[in-house]
Formats: sequence, C-alpha cells, structure tokens
Amino acid sequence: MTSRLAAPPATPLPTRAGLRSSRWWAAASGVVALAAFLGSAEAVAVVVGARSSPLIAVGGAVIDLAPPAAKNVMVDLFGTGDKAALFVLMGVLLVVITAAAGILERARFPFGRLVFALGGVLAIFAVRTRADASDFDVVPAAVGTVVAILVLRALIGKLFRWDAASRSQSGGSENAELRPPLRSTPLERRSFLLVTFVAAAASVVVGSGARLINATAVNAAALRDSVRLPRPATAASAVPSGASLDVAGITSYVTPSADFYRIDTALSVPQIDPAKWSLEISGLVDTPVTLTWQQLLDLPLVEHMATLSCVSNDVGGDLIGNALWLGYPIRELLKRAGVQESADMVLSTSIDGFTAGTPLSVLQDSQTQALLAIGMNGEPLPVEHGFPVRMVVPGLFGYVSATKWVTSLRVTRFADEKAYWSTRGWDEKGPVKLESRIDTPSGGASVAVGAVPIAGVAWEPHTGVERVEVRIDSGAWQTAELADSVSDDTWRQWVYRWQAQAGNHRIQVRATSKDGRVQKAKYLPPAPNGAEGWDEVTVTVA
Ligand SMILES: Nc1nc2c(c(=O)[nH]1)N[C@H]1C(S)=C(S)[C@@H](COP(=O)(O)O)O[C@H]1N2
Ligand SMILES: [Mo]
Repeated sequence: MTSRLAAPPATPLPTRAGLRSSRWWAAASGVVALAAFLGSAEAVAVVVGARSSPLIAVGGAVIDLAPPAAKNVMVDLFGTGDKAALFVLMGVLLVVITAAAGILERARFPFGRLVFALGGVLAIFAVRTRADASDFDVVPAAVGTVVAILVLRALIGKLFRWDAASRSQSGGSENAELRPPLRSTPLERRSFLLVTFVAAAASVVVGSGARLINATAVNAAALRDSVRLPRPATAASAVPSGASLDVAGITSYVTPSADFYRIDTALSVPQIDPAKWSLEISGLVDTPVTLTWQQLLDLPLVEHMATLSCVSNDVGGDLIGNALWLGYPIRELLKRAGVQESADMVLSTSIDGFTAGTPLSVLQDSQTQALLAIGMNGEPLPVEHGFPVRMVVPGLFGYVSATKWVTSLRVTRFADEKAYWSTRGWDEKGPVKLESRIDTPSGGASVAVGAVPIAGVAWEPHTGVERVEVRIDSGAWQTAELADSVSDDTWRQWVYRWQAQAGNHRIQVRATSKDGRVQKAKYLPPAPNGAEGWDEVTVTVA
C-alpha cells in the first residue's frame, strides 16, 4: 500500500494536462504519417501509373471484399453516393486507427510503426488484387509505407524530446539518457510543431496535386475490360487438330496472350481511351481519312491468325508468337483514302512517337491480311500489346509493321521519311526470314537411351514452311513430321522421333520454304535485318 504522504516520485512527470496534450500530439503524428503515406504514394503513382494508387486500390478491394449485405446497406443509405460514403467511412476509420498508432508509438515504440507496416502490407495486397496489376504497381504503396514509418518515427522522437524537456523543466530527470540538455521547452516544442506542420502541409499539397493528375489519367486496363468485341464478318477457319503435336515441351501452336513476347520502346505503357482514339490517314492520298473507334467497330472485321516475330530474335530465340487477330484490312482503308502514284511506304505512328515504315505494296496486296487490329485471341488487345488498336502484317518483322497504339498512317516514300529503327541502323525493309527452332530436348539435357522426340517450330510467315529436317552429329538430314497450320501466315510445329543412342550428340534443324529455299547454315546476327543459321542443341544420352 502506498501512502498518500509518500515522497513525490523520483522522476517528476509533466503535469497531467501536459501529458494529455502530448498524447493528442502523438495521435496527430499518426494522422500526419497517414497523410505522408497517401501523399508520397500518390506522387509515385503519377510515374508508375494511376492504377497503382493505393487509395483507389484499397477502396476497390474493400468494395470487392464487402459482403453483399453491406453493399446493400451502403446503397440503401447513400444511393449513388455510396462510393463517396465509402471513402468518407474509410477515411474516418483510417484516421482513428493511425491516431491510435501514434499514441501507441509514443507509449511503446516501435508498435505504432508496426501498425503502419502492417497497413502497408495490406495496401500492397490490395494493389496486387487489382485487375491487370503488375509487380511494379506495388511500388507506390511500398514507398508510402516507408515514408509513413520514417515520418512517424521522426515526429514521435521530437515529441519525446519535448516531453523530456518539459519534464526537466518541472524538476529534472533521473534517467541520464532521457535527460536533455537544459533548454527551454519552447525550442523542443517549436521543433516538433514545425516538423509536424511541414510534413502535414507537404503531404496535403503534393498528395492532392498528384491525386488530381492520377484521377484524370486514363486507366486503359479498366476501359479495356468494358470493351465488347464485335463478331467478325469473316471468321477464321477453325484450327485443325493436326496443328498441335502431342509432344511434351513443344511450343503451343497458338500463343496465349499472357505468354506473348513483348517488345517496345515505351517506358510506361500508353493509356488510351478508345472513345477518344482516332486514326488519321494522310500524306500522299486523294482524301485524308479519319477513323474513330466506333467507326472501326462498325466495319466488317476479319479474323486472321498470324505469327509475329521480332527482328531481334536470335537463332533459337523466343521473340515470336502466334495469335488470332481481329481487325480491318488496311488495304481497304488505303483504297478509301486513294493512294497517289508516287508513294511506296506507309509510315505508321504510335501515340508515344514510335514509327514503322511498311512497304505500301504489302499493305495493298489483296493476298496479304495486313490488319488494323483490335482483338487478340478473342479479346481486346492487351494494353501492352497495343490497346486499343495496332497493326499486324503477316510476313514482316514487327519493327517495320506492327505499330502498337497506332494513331496515324501517313502515305509517303522511303526516300522521304525514315522510321524509328531505320534511323538506328536497321534495314528499311524487314521481311521475316525462314527459320526453325528446337524446343525439345533443351540444350544440355540428359535423356534416356531409346525413343526421344526432337521437336519445335518452323516459320516463314506468308511464304510457308514446306519441310523440316533434323540431323544428328552431322549425319544425313532426316525429314521431320510436320504439323498442320491454318495458313502459310503461321508457324508449324514439327517432330522427329529419334532413337537415341548413348553418348553426347549434337542435333541440328533446318527448314525449307514453300518456294523451295533451304535455310542457310551460315550464322548471321539479328542486326541489321534478322538472324540466320541453324538452331542446334547438344544432349547427353545415357
Ligand atoms: N508503339 C510501338 N509499337 C511497336 C514497337 C514499339 O516499340 N512501339 N515495337 C515493334 C516491334 S520491334 C515488335 S517486334 C512488335 C512486338 O509486338 P508485341 O510486343 O505485341 O509482341 O511491336 C512493334 N510495335
Ligand atoms: Mo522487334
């Protein structure tokens, strides 16, 4: 039992009123740290992309996770203002939680910071659950979490010093570590208030500025979700079952969009609102044409499967894919504009400034399905593959033909204008070369003696592959079995059923095109117009 008359405690505490106000300041520090989280995350999201804003992501995740009953209550109570009400509710909740975290940090560091770390992890999860979120999209939430923790630590540290200073003023501290140099309270107080004010003001100013930018930014992924593709006027013929060989490890005939290689110069993927998209066809034409998204959707669209590859694809490389495209033949648009005699090239431009120069003769050829494409494998183009509109030209490398996020076609002359990669040392014209690739077995593999399928793909889009041959250890060329294809515009799978004998073996492949050319042995690197040479692997058979 302690006597009421006992000596005063050795460490005199600040007055009760002082303590209480200090606790309020701790709560305020928590809320300022929240503002710092939101402000810095929002600022980083300006660079990373509006969809990565944790504010919106967390709101979206809450909506998705809320039980239907809760949703109904919100709609009943607030009607169409339910989203605004949700944000107010979330805001109040966050203020209460972070204020408590501030008080906790002051009472028991670093538990307040732990609350922020936990909240940061939840925010990162929320961002990750959003449709089309990439790994990179977690950066704003992660940066915001670190900033909030640092701000909270700094503010509570200053609050401690203020507390300690007022403590020493009212009698001096016993604890040598806590004992501050004899200074007047107002200095510690001013330091805390100044930093709190600056952190709060900076968060609000930077945060609301950034939010304004992010709010007006186009979220192409969301717009893509709401696109309904029209039925093709000319549907593609069904893929014959014979196009896919039953061999483990072989590349699938149709490349799923998610696995399709991506090559472009875009630092951040262009975000285009289809409703605001239009294509200008200009230059050496009789009548310039402007085509809007709706006008494009209303045209009789064509489905066409084609293999697209990159000039940078080295022998054996994987910068190639085969997809079903939906679009409108570019030749029809050129007809509409009326191309003038002197022209020999179409310079297509992307919204981000990338350009490709495509031979006019290819685009006008009635036997080439050069498309202004809006669909890939039955869905709107993925944002990173050109949403809403790109070009696809069978038989030409991507860099001279496959402009993504395309907004302009200018009919011109090779002599007058240079495209993006042509000014950087790559050939002006880029027909795809005859090539073949061994998918399985992989190089360096160990396989068992006996039946070993050697298989892969071969291509020369638009010309077509006639034959594929395999040879072991420079022996005689053996003809491989060739799979079907829907047309000469796609690659073909092949397999050679090898009876493997013990030892180390070198396997090589070569293709022959439908116009009778045999793939050449001599290796040429990708620059300046595509790699050449036979793919080969070495395996150990035991
Ligand atoms: N806007 C734009 N379109 C572009 C490019 C680019 O850098 N920017 N790169 C081209 C190149 S080099 C290739 S190989 C193809 C690749 O298309 P993909 O990313 O859909 O596979 O896009 C072409 N279209
Ligand atoms: Mo490319």
